[in-house]
Amino acid sequence: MANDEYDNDYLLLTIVVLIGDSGVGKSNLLSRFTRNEFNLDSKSTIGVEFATRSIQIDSKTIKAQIWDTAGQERYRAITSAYYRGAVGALLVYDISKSLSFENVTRWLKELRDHADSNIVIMLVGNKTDQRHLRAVPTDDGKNFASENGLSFIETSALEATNVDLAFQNILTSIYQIVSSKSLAEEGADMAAVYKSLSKNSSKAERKTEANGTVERKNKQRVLILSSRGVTYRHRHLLNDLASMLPHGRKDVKFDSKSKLYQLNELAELYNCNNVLFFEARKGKDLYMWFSKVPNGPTIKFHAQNLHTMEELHFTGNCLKGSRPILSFDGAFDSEPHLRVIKEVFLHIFGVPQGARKSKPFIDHVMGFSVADGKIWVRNYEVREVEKVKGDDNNDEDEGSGKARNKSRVGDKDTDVSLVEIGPRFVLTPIVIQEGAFGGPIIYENKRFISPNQVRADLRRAKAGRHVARMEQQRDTLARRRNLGLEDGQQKDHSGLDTRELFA
Ligand SMILES: Nc1nc2c(ncn2[C@@H]2O[C@H](COP(=O)(O)OP(=O)(O)OP(=O)(O)O)[C@@H](O)[C@H]2O)c(=O)[nH]1
Ligand SMILES: [Mg+2]
Repeated sequence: MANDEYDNDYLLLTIVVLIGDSGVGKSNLLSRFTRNEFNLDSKSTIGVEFATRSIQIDSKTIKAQIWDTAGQERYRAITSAYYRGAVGALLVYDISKSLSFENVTRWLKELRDHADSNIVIMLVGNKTDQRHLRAVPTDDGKNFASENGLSFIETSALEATNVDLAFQNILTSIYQIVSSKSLAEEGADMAAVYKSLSKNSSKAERKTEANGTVERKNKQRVLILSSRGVTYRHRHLLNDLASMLPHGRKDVKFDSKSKLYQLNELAELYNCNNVLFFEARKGKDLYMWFSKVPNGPTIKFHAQNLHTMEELHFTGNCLKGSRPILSFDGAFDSEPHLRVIKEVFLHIFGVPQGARKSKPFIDHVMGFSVADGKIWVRNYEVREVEKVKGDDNNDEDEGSGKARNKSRVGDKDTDVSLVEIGPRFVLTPIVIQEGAFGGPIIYENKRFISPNQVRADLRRAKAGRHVARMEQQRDTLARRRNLGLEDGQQKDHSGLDTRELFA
């Protein structure tokens, strides 16, 4: 029961691009689908515009984010950059303009060059209302589509024919592809994401070796920000993490909760390739998003049991801007989704050597362990206490003695211990998306129950107890009435009352 409701309220975000020559009616198809509007003299699109609409497939809500690109040649460089994140494309031509149909070949090549190879493409012949001006016979479109493995439909944004159907068809086929993936394939997907992620970091290392010099290679930068409505505790945790990540950049609160894809642009603006986003819901629940921009993946966690550095009166401290040792539980290598999570954590929490504002010291350990399907995050200071030694200094040469002492730091003459300094929190993975705040879902935690659901169940259980108690009271009352022992009557004087009889 819990899972059904949860399934319904999470979003399967699907990105579909609209491409084709200028003036074929892309923007109008979109406005017809999302707002049921048509504009006879609409302006040519500049760059890229977005609109969304959710549709229901198999009792799941599919949220389609549609990117309407400009058909004009001069925007080609900008628009092609948007193909990459898309899982579907509507390639539109105008049935009354044969040139727009001839250009379909070129558009298809653009897609093959820039988009994901698995993209689902649908050929759309628009403006079927222009019957007298038809220049491209339906069969030509159909044949071209079947030759190239595309699906095909003819539409009219003006008369609203087949517009919904076109979008629905492409979204359904995307959904079918995504949902038909078996677990093994999901694992393979995850492995591919993991591979591309780790490839990036190993490439960075190789460069260092070739040059021989220690140049800054690990170029991770993290954009850290929260949504509106975070509590003080969330804010403190955010500040703690920001102070621990000198390669991070904190930004002001982000206004929207539905348009998370805008974070991609924001990250690019600040030259960051990672995003750590705190999303507060209902003023109490905290979701943490870890995302690699611009190519994904994105991981959404539910964060619980937050303890900030100040709150627990943790006694230790570590240098601001120092680098951590990241320690991962062996379980991280046991499941594909955990491997992806580990890799993303390495990018976000691993302070790159020589990062701006970072110090060259390593004085704390961040521990990540897996228990109960959750990830427990702790932060410890590395505390070195020099042993007070009496008999070891027998050497006459004091100078060399000192040198030796120094060289033995962390070996025999110092006690190394770990002292927890916070922050500490627990993360439950919810979903992993392949893209950056978008794209197909490659992992979904079936055991996760949203905190709303938990609260509703609790309330219902409590209400259940109350209802049971009320029913019991009513029963008692009814029984008493049957015995003629109604509250009111009892108080009346009766000649047969024992108190009267034996007074
Ligand atoms: N008759 C008819 N006209 C349409 C239809 N769809 C769009 N138009 C008209 O075609 C013109 C161009 O439409 P747009 O939707 O702006 O074209 P576009 O493909 O977005 O063009 P760019 O943004 O320049 O790439 C407008 O004047 C629309 O009114 C249709 O189905 N039938
Ligand atoms: Mg347009």
